[in-house]
Amino acid sequence: MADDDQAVRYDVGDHVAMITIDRPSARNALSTDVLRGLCAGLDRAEADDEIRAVVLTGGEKIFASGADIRELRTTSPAGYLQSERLAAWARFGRFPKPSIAAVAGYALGGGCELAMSCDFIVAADSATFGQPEIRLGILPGAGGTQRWARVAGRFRAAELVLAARTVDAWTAREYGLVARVVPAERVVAAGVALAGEVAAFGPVATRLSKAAVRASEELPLAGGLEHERALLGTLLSTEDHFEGIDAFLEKRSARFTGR
Ligand code: CO8
Repeated sequence: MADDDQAVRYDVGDHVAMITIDRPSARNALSTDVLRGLCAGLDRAEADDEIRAVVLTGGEKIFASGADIRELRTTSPAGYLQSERLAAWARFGRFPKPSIAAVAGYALGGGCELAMSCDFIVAADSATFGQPEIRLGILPGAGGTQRWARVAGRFRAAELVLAARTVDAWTAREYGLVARVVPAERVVAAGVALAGEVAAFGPVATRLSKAAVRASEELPLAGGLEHERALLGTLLSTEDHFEGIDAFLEKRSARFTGR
């Protein structure tokens, strides 16, 4: 589709990359082209040592309306299992730098799952989260059933997934999904500000901290604690660790280099 040519934008600020879905005619539906654009943005942000955090957004009106329903109509089960779409979702899960979703308006279906693939969600007061897949005779396929149950509990997840209930920004915050709620016109700026806060810390420490927190989704407690200790052991020998200590003792701001 012609409007997909520019459907994902990539902008760079001070140690922060912003990846913006811009496909308003389809309410930022996640077509294969959009997923491809998101992957390209993440590849670029990962490869650039200057980038220490990423903001993922759809701007100040809508985050994403989910999978592209027109594409879905022609997707067979076999095609789905082998599709570029699945590879894209795996890519989102593997992105190693801190990521912040700045969500305004609807984050539905795959759009909600995309926000949940990030490390923080900053929501506009206009945000609406939901998993309406059941209306299309399917279920969430990019983590929605599992992540909602872990974040909000099985019974709230059932309401979202089985009854297609949506939740507003404050309810999502009460559920533990959303870090903060801000006016819609400030949501992108708030995401960038939070990314800037994270980017000010040592990039190796933030990367391993992300890995440690993410491991809690996969590992039982004993294994997670072991993993945490191993990552801490790695950080104890970094230059940034000594810089952080020296900066504290010398009462100055630390200058982290990622070494
Ligand atoms: N996909 C494709 N087109 C869409 C989508 C979408 N998800 N959402 C909206 N559009 C299109 C509409 O068809 C319409 O196009 P047109 O102007 O050509 O008629 C245009 O965007 C505007 O849509 P609306 O008039 O409906 O806009 P509103 O502002 O009134 O409403 C909503 C916005 C609430 C977002 C509404 O459009 C909506 O409910 N969209 C569908 C939401 C949805 O059901 N999402 C879940 C999709 S399924 C999924 O994400 C998981 C799939 C996992 C399996 C993957 C297998 C491959």
